[in-house]
Amino acid sequence: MKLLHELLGTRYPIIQGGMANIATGEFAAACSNAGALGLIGGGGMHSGEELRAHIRRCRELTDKPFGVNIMLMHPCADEFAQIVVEEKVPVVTTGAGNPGKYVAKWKEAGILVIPVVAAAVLAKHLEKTGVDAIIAEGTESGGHVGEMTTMALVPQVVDAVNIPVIAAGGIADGRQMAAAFALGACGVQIGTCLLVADECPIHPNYKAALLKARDSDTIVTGRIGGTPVRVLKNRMSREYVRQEKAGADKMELEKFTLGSLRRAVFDGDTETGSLMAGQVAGMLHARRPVAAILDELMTGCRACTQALGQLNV
Ligand code: TUI
Repeated sequence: MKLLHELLGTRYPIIQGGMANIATGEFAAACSNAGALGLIGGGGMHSGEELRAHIRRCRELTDKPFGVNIMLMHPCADEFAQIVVEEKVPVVTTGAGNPGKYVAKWKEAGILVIPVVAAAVLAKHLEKTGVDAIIAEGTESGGHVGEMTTMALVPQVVDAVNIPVIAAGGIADGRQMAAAFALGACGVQIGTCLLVADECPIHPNYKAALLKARDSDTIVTGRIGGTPVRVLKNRMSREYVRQEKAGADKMELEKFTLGSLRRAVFDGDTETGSLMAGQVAGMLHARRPVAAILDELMTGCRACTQALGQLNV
């Protein structure tokens, strides 16, 4: 099987998730320099020009491959789709929707196109449009999530398509990375475990909340309303889910979340901010450089696959 780093030209078979408002050009460059594929998250940007500036900044800081994540629910998605062509971005990932209408344009521009899916049916459809690989993201992830777990989703996507599949959701150490390979993935995408990286530009209060979190400290808001988002439990997210269960209307609930991710990331408001995080938040114990996080993942993964090779079942 061809591994992800062979497809991307990176040192490691690891993609850094393109986290909205967090994955700046500088952070993506730090991840690319440390051996992963760094991604700039378009999700929190306000204009095409803002995205263009981050792409140019990333290029200044790294000569390694990098990419852009386009959040398809974003009102500027069409504009972002054009900017990545103009800027000759090597890799584009997409999230929170079906990128079908852009695929031909991106392929003509020579871009590697890797959509995120939360179910096999969209993966099968996108394979026909000519995408290069698929990221299968389980509901363990932080942020916008689907219903299926990584354990159930990844092998079903692997069986549904004939292109490489990358596992995402619930991966923060070498054991989980090795498990992703066991499920048939060619690599992994990680997000939550990079939030405590020294280079990650989130507010120190957000990092402190992650370091304090235990395994069951995340909650999904908006499951009923149709935009499920996994965040750390706090006053805002608990109250959101309480009102949602009590039948509050969608517009009322919108008021709660408006700007809440930015409040968490920039202001460090851990009470009413939306601290997006995956279920692996409980595994984070220290702030470290990105390079240390990636190196430990790789070392742990190698140890795990070796141990499994000696397992006589
Ligand atoms: O996109 C993500 N994670 C995100 S985006 C984001 S920004 C945001 N902010 C506030 C509210 C909502 C979002 C934060 N986290 N991950 C990729 C992902 N894509 N997860 C699930 C999906 C997905 C879901 C349905 C992909 C495709 C899909 O298809 C539906 C269809 O149209 O067929």
